[in-house]
Amino acid sequence: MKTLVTCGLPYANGPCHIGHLRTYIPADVYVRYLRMLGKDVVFVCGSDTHGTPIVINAEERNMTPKELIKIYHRHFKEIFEKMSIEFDYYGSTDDYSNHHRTQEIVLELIRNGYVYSKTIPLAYCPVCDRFLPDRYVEGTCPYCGMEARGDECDQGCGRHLEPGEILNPRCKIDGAKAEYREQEHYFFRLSSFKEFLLRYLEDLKGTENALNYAREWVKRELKDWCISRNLDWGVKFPGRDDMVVYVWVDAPIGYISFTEEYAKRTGINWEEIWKEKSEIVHFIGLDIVYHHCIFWPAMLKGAGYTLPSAVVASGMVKIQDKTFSKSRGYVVWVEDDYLKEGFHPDYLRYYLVNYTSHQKDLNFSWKIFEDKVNNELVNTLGNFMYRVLHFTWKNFGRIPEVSVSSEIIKKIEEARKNVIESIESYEFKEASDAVMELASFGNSYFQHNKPWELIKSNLEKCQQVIKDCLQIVKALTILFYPVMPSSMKEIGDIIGIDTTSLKIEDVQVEISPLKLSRPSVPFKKIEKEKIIEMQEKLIRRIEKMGNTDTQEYVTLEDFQKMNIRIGKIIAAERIKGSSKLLKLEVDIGDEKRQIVAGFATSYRPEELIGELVPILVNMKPAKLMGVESQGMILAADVNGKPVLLKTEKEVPTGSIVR
Ligand code: B3M
Ligand code: ZN
Repeated sequence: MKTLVTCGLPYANGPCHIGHLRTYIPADVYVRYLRMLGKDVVFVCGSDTHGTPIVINAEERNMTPKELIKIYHRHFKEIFEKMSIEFDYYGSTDDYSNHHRTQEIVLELIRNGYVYSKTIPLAYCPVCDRFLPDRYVEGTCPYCGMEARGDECDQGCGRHLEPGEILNPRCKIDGAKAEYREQEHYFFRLSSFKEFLLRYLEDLKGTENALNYAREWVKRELKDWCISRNLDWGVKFPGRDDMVVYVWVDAPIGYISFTEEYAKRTGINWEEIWKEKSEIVHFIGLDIVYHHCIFWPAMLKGAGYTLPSAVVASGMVKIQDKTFSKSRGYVVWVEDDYLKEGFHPDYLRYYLVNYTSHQKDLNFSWKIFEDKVNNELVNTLGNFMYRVLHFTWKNFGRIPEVSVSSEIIKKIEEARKNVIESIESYEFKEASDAVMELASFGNSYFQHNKPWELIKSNLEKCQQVIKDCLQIVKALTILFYPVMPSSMKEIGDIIGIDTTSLKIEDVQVEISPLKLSRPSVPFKKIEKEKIIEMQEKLIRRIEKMGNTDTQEYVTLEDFQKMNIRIGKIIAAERIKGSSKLLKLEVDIGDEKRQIVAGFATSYRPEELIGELVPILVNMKPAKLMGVESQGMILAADVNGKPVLLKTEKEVPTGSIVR
C-alpha cells in the first residue's frame, strides 16, 4: 500500500519564512523516516496560486497574477531544495492538470446532487462597479465584532466567513462603503455530511490539536459552503464563464493533481492513491484545520475519492517570544535572514524539529539557536563523532575488526525503538531527543573508557571501545539522517554508508572494517558576534515597522550612569583580519583612550583624524579581535553602516554630553 504525504500549499504571493518551514521540515523528516521503515511514500506539494490575496497583491505591484506567481513559485522551489526538503513533485494549482481535476470534481459533486444554486446578497462596490469577493471586502465580524476580512475573521475569532456574512462592508481598494446586491451563487451541501464527518473524525489519525478542534466544530451547526466567486483569476466554475471556484476548492485538489503529475512522470497509477486504499497524511498549520478536517473530507466523500487518514497540524511560530507577524517585523525570512547569512540548512532543520513538540508553539530566537547549535550539535553530537573518527583514523587507520559489545547493541536498540514510536505518534522532538541521548551516552562511554590511555596499556580493550563507539557513530548517522541529511551524508561517506537507501535496521548491522580517510569536523560553532548581528538585524526591522514595544523606558538616573564626552580622534589604523574594525586613539581631555570601532565599512582611517565625536567613556572595556577597546564612539546607524556625529562647532575635548 502506498503512503502519500502532503504539505499545506504556500501562497505564491511572498517569500518563504520560518513559519512555512515549521510545517515542511517536520513533514520532510517524517517522509525520510517512513522510507527508512520501508514504506512506499510519495511526497507532494505545490504553490497555491489563486484567490484574492494573489490578485490584490499583483494589482498593487502592477503585475498580472501569472507574473507574480511565477516569481514566487520559483522562489519556493529553490528554498526547498536548499533546505533539503525533497518533494517528489512540486506543482502549481494553476497548472492545466489542476484546472482539469478541479472541474472534474466539481462536476461530480453537481452530478451527485451536492451542489445547488441560490441567490444571495453580496457586497458590491459602487465606485469600482463590481462585486467584492473575499479579501476585497473588509468590515466587522458578525460573530465577535472584530475587524475582519470578507472570508475570514483574521484578527478576532478566526472563523471562516461566508459571502454576505460580514457586517459594515467596505471596499478594500478604495475604502468606499459597499452595498449589498443580489446574485446567483453555488453552494456545496456541507450540512448533509454531518453524520459522515462525525464518524470519520472519530477514526481520523493525526495530532490532537487538529482533531479536537474539528470534532468540536462538527458537533455544532455545519453551514453549506459557497464555492463560487466573482473573479477572472482561478479555475472556471463549470458552465459559468463569469465565475471561478473558491480557492479553497482548487487548492487542496492540488494534492490530487500533483500526485497525477508525479504518476505521469514515474509510471505509477495515481488512482491507487486517490481511488483505492492508501494512507494519505496531510501536514498543515493549525490555522487551516477547518479546511482540511471538514471541507476537504466532505468534498472527497461527495466525489468518491479516498479519504485522508491523518491530519498533522504544527503549532504556530513565535519570534523572540512575540507573535509571528510579517507586517510588524516579527519574522525570519529563510533566504535573507538565514541562507544568505551563511547558516547551514541542517542547523535550522534541527532547531525546528527539536525545539518543542510538533503541536506546541515554537519560539525562534537567535540566542536559543546559538545555544542549540553550539551545545547540542557541536559539543555533543559533532564532538563525539569527530573524536571517535579522528582517534580511529590516527591510531588504526581503519575500523577495527572486533564485534560490538552487547551493552552497546542494547543501547542502540533502545534508541531505534524510541525513534520509531515517536515518529508513529508525530513526536519529532522525542525522536531527535532519543538520538541525541545516544550521542551523549557515546561521549561518556568514550570519556570513561579513556581509549587514549588504553592504546598504550591494553590494545585489545582499546579496539573494543573504539569499535563500540564507531557502531554508535553509525547508528547516529542513520537515525539523524532524516533530520540533517546533508551533514549525515558527509559522515556516511567517511564510514561507508550509502545514505540514499537507508533502512532503520541497519543501525545494528556491524560497521564494515573500512580504511578511513581523514575526518573533518561535522558541525561548526556559531560565533557570538554573528548572533548579535542577527539580533540587531531583527530589532532594526521591528523598529522600522513602527513598533515601540521592544523599547523600555529609561529614567534620568539610568541615563546619568552614562558618561558621554566629546573626544578627538588622533590616530586610526585597520585591524588585521577584520574588514569592519578600526583601532582608534582618542583624546578625551584629561586622558587618551584606545577604542575599537566598526567604522571601516564607511571610512578610511586617515579621514577620521581630527574629528570630534561623542564617546561613551564608561563603557565596560572589552576585547575585539584581540584588541582592547576602552569606550564606545556613538554614531548614526544607516542600514547597518555608521555615519559620524559631529558637534555643530569646535568644542574642547572632554566636553560632557547630556
Ligand atoms: N495556501 C495557505 C494557508 O492558508 C494556503 C494553504 C492551502 S492548502 C490546500 O496556510
Ligand atoms: Zn470574529
